Amino acid sequence: MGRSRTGIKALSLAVLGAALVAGGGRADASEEKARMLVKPTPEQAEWQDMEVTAFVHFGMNTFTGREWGEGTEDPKLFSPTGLDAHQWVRAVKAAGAKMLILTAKHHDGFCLWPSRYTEHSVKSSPWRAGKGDVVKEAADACREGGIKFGVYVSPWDRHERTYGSPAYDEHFRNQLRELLTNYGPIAEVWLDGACGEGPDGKKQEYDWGSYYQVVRELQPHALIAICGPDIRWVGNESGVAREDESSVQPTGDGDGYRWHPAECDVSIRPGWFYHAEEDGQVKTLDQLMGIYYQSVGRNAVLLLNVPPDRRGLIHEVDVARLADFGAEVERRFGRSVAETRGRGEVVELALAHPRLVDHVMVMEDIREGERARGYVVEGRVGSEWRELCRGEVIGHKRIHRFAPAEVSAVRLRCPGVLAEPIMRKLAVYGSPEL
Ligand code: FUL
Repeated sequence: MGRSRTGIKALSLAVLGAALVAGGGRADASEEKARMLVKPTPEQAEWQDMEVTAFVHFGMNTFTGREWGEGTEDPKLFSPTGLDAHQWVRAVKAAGAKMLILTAKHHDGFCLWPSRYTEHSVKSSPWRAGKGDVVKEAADACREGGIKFGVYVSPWDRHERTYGSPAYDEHFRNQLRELLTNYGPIAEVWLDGACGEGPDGKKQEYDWGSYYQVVRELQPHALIAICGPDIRWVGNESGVAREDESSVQPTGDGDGYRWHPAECDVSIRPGWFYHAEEDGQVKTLDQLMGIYYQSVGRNAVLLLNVPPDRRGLIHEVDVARLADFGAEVERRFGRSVAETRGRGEVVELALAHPRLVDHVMVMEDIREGERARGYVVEGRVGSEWRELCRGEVIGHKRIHRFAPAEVSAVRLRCPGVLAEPIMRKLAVYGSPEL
């Protein structure tokens, strides 16, 4: 859909490639290595540890059956009959999600909280007699459920009259201030880059820098995602990261690198919002597992969308699928056959007895940066070392699946490094069916 998110990724692989030290010896190569050894902020590292997070698209579109509203919808249409944010939290926790991000305002401008700055919100709806606040209910349910809470706020607003003028920037900052002061800690602020026309046919030039300032001032621990400096959109909505998804990205102004990790947003259904006619198209467990391998297993964070229905509940089909997904991840990766940690260009893991394995998991201690560039994992089969898998970037986590092999030891070799690699985990798994 017509979005314009900042994407600098295409460049990055080429730059990384050029920066790799083929034979060593070039003075600028070691400088380049040092420049690439950037590190995450503590919040970015903690974010990466969440691995699975949940998106909740809910709002006016839920009641009109649309994906993008016009901004002219009657607030009276917003009337969930049994909204229960605790049910959302239970459902996403069963999938292993450690954070829930709610669409506080989508492109239609309808606010799920009673903003002082517009009448186009829950306060003009019949829901809870105009006294309701979905953002508060969701934030409280997350806190009680022990998961983090984040907000999606669309700068594109098809309702607000000031949209398309500098006055809108202040309007948007005011709304951010409300969201960032009234609901406790906000872990992630998801700024969508979609920018279309407002009610007067004008487009807005977003004053991003001033939005970031508001976030930094009011929620210094919040990460600003997508059109923001802290988290990068992976570039598609299929939940698929690149094979070698580095969190180290060129700054874009030609001046070195920054830590900019990838987030994979994908919906469990064809649409982002709930549509009853899609009840039969909830992604299968196999599809969700495929997404897991290609997002979490490729050094990215998965942001899986589950849209509540017109009751304000996550539909039974989705609830069951989320539980199956969480259980399957646990079944495959809850217990390793063997694992270790270690430093250096070779990390070895000996097994007590030869065992049939079909997965390798490797994790760097990213607090010290992404140090490995190029790695291979070998298994000792009989008396010889046989390659099981290889890659370029490890980062927080890589998961490889391969044809079952009976191994008595496993070793990770990192022939290309930016600095001494620090492995938080080298583990092998055998699928339960093996
Ligand atoms: C996009 C929006 O246009 C979609 O409606 C959805 O919210 C997706 C996550 O981001 O830019």
